[in-house]
Amino acid sequence: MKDKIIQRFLLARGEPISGQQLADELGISRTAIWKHLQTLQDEGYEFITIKKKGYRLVSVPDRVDAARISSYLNTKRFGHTIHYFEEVDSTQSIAQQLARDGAKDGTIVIAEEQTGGKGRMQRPWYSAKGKGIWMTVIIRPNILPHQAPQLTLVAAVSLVSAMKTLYKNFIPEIKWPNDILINGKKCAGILTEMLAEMDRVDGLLIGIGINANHELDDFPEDIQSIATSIAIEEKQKVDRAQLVAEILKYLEHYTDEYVANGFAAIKRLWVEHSCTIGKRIKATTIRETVEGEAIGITDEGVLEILLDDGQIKKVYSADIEIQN
Ligand code: BTX
Repeated sequence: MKDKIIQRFLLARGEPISGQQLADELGISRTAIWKHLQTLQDEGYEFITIKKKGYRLVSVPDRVDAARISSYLNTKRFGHTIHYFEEVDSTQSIAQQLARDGAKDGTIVIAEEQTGGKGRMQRPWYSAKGKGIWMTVIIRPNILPHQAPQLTLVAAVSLVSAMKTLYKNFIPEIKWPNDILINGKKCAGILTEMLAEMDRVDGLLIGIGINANHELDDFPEDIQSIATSIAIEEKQKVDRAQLVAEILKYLEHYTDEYVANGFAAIKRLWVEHSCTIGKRIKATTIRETVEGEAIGITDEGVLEILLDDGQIKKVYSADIEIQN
């Protein structure tokens, strides 16, 4: 109920709403409305009372809770169920349990802080409190297990599309397979995990970590030279809830397009935003390290590298270093 009240105020965009009107719309007493407003004030929302008109919402806490995200949301399914936490170990582990328990396509888990955020191969993902977007989207596309890595590329295209819609002072680029860079520095990462049986995908956990409002010293020292945030590059603070809603809009759209028409439909957009293709790279897989020119990705999203001896190497999963 509290979420519904705040959502109603957010949708009113600064216009006052009377206690009676709220009580009628929500089917509860005016006293109950008043009690919810007290609780909301304790949580950091600020209201002023305007004589004969009611309450006006004048400031909101900087949070990515369900009410704030929903006030921007414009999707058919994604983000319609939001599990919001102040602090978690990792949104991936919570999402995994929810997915096992049957969570619907497009359910999200989002937190202000992760104490055990993770990247690929159990590497740490630093997730400072209140600064970023630390979110997992549970999706249930009808695909085969070997197609799962392509969803990382679909998510990358969704992230850059959302950023390009909202911000004008920088151009985000995709570094294959799962990083978003701004001016050569890492601003976001994607971790795709799969719940599957032998021949069937039960669900995918699309983990999205975005440095939104970090200043440089919000990052641990060891990554200060490789990391950046949207606020640093845009030179302005970011409305994180708005960015979440924009990402969900593109992610739903491109996932649906991918399921209907295959990766080829997304590939053009991916290549357009890539900073990998045409560059000399060093790729480290679990088996070997190879060097050469990244010449493209296949219709399956596999990276093709032209080695110095003229062979073309297909790489399914690797860490890459761009050399020029
Ligand atoms: P990755 O393996 O490509 O990147 C991990 C590496 O990135 C680390 O070894 C470190 O060098 C660097 N790094 C760590 N934290 C940051 C940061 N905040 N900004 C820039 N560089 C950093 C990338 O894996 C995938 C990350 C997914 C994170 C999301 S957050 C929501 C979800 N929950 C969770 O635990 N993980 C995902």
